[in-house]
Amino acid sequence: MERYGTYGKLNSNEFPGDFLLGTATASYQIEGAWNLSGKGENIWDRYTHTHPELILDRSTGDVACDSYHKYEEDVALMKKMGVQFYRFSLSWSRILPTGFAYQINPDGIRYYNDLINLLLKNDIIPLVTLFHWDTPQPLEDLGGFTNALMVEWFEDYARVVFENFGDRVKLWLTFNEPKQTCHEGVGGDNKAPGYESSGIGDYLCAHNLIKAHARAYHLYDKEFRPKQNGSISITIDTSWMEPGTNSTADKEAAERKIAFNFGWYADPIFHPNGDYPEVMRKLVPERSKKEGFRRSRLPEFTKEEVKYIRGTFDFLGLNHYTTLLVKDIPEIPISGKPSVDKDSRTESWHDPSWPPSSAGWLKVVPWGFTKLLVWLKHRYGDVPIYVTENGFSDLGEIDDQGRVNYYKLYLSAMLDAMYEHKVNVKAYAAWSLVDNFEWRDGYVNRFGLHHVDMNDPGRKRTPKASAEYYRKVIAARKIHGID
Ligand code: GBH
Repeated sequence: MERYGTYGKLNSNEFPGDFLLGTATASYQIEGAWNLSGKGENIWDRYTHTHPELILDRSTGDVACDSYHKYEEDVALMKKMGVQFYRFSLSWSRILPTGFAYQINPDGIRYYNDLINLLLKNDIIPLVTLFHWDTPQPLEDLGGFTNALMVEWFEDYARVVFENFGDRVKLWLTFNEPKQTCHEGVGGDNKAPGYESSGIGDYLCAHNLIKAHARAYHLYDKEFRPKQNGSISITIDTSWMEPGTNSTADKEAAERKIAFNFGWYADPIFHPNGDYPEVMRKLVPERSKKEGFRRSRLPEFTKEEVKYIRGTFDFLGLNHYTTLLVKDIPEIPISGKPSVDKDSRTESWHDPSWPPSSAGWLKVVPWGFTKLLVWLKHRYGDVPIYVTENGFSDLGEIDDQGRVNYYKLYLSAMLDAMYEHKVNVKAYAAWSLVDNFEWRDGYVNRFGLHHVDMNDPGRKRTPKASAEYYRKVIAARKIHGID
């Protein structure tokens, strides 16, 4: 019998009766139709159009998988695999072309109504993300999430969404991976808008985004839940952070890294005490002072805000792909620009023995998934966890055995967490239904269960071996011995 990682054999348990198996996408990555039928410009339209050199193959999401026109085919692919739910995101600019709620685009509403209705007709539950990184450009021109009024503009958008779709959509996510919007998009330039303001702008962005999430939650809870009866939360991503050595310093560094990477966004919402992780509230003011700032670069929540934000979830949305090793950096000299990495005093890398994917950041480390799920239970209690993304990248092979292997090992690692450690995982979405626009990686690194021919104007979809594998898993409701 083949052995798998440190956790032994493939887990042979069945997925519990109420466990949901699904797949996921996001608007900018698949829809295309970037300027059709009344859609407004968003920050990814602007980023790819003005800086083609930042995208690996100089591509854009202008047409992408053309799912705006081909959603019926997408639903048919899902029906064939037998998925129970589909996680997709709404394009804010397609619904509100200016970002503001005074002009609603009827074609945008119609498109999502058609998609939702077709899913329901096919017994596929819609799980809808309101925001997957595509801020309307007119709002970005006013500072995007660094502008505190974004909290109100997001609330207005959320109201339009709940009013139009909440009679049929019962599972909601406010934001996908705030770290990418704030730390990579505002703090760095690896995502739009690329302000490169780490240690200042990213803290400000996260502060407003977390408040925007809480606003949307309370809006739903008070005004829509009584009639619509759904659930709402946020999806946050993290790698598992494994100490690089057994030293106490490296163990603490790994904890610190996960606090700065995940706790930053999760603690205010999911931790029983609310607010940012203690280690951030200690280290950021300390370093800010040494740097000569007159106040901490980490904004503070008032007591009322802590209370308002704490508990604004019905489940925990988690995106997870890989693992990092972490070591302590005892002292970082005070010089140059501030940054979150300097604040966290850690360094991370991959073990060279971990199997690769086509993307440098993604190594195959299934036991890290188990450890992360157990850590989440210890830190946040017995909250129901929805794994809203997990997947593997290659260069687009149809016989994608690397991806089949990844899903087998990661699903097994998740079942280990559920059966051996009693972690309350309720749902799992494979990223992604189709090959799509992988942000800075363009169409080079591909995550799809279905291949998409980007040279074909018809964007022909072809099932990969992984689509057939996932179909079997869903049918058998277990992974052991199905191939
Ligand atoms: C998710 O992010 C996204 O939600 C989804 O849209 C995306 O398509 C999917 O994963 C696959 O990437 O290049 O070393 O600077 C995953 C988290 C965080 C992974 C940023 C890539 C860049 C690392 N991502 N990271 S690096």
